[in-house]
Amino acid sequence: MSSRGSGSRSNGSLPQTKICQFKLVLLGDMAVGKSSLVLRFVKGQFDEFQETTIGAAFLAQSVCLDDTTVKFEIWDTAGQERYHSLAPMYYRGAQAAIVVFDITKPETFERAKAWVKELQRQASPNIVIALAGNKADLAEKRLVEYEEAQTYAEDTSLLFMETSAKTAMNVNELFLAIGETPCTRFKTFSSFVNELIMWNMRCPLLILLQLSFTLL
Ligand SMILES: Nc1nc2c(ncn2[C@@H]2O[C@H](COP(=O)(O)OP(=O)(O)OP(=O)(O)O)[C@@H](O)[C@H]2O)c(=O)[nH]1
Ligand SMILES: [Mg+2]
Repeated sequence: MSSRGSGSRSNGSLPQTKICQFKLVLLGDMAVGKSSLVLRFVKGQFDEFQETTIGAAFLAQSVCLDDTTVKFEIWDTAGQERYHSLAPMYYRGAQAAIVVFDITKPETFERAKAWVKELQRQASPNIVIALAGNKADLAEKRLVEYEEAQTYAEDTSLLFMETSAKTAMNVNELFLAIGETPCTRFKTFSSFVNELIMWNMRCPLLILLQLSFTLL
């Protein structure tokens, strides 16, 4: 994740905007709706005949959250098994991942669990993982119970939401919830650094001490 202030000048009436940029990867079995969720979030659209992804697709989206512009760099991976070996290229270095399953297909929930295990073993240890039970609009064909997925998510410390790329249910909410965590971490870190700088400015003696330690 990279983050920076938009400028060092503070113009009394204008609030300073911070930028928090982070890499997000979508994983999950084929046809669960990964590309459709991204299309809904980035363009507000849905396509009944969404084509299968080849390799991976990249999309970016910026959203304002309080005083921060959150820039999502989204890698939408292909769910077909033959692309599995490419996945580490996309989740390595990612600050967040959305693992998607289709609530009408229990085998996709099992596949999602395998992705979560792989992420927990091989991705960055601080990665924020969300589980999305997609196609919630097909509730009459549901074969994965909400409670079952929620319990699994709680046990595994994942964010969990049921979504529908078709009706837009919980799509923005999911992306914003997952964006908030890395950006909150950044805010906590940057306010700590700011505090340190302010403290140093108030205590020039401390700077002299730090300098002499560095030189020694
Ligand atoms: N009813 C319903 N259909 C959906 C939803 N999301 C996606 N679909 C449909 O499911 C099919 C697969 O969607 P994709 O977005 O291509 O799925 P994917 O996970 O990206 O698939 P791969 O790229 O092959 O891995 C398409 O026909 C979509 O229109 C949803 O929320 N509800
Ligand atoms: Mg796709």
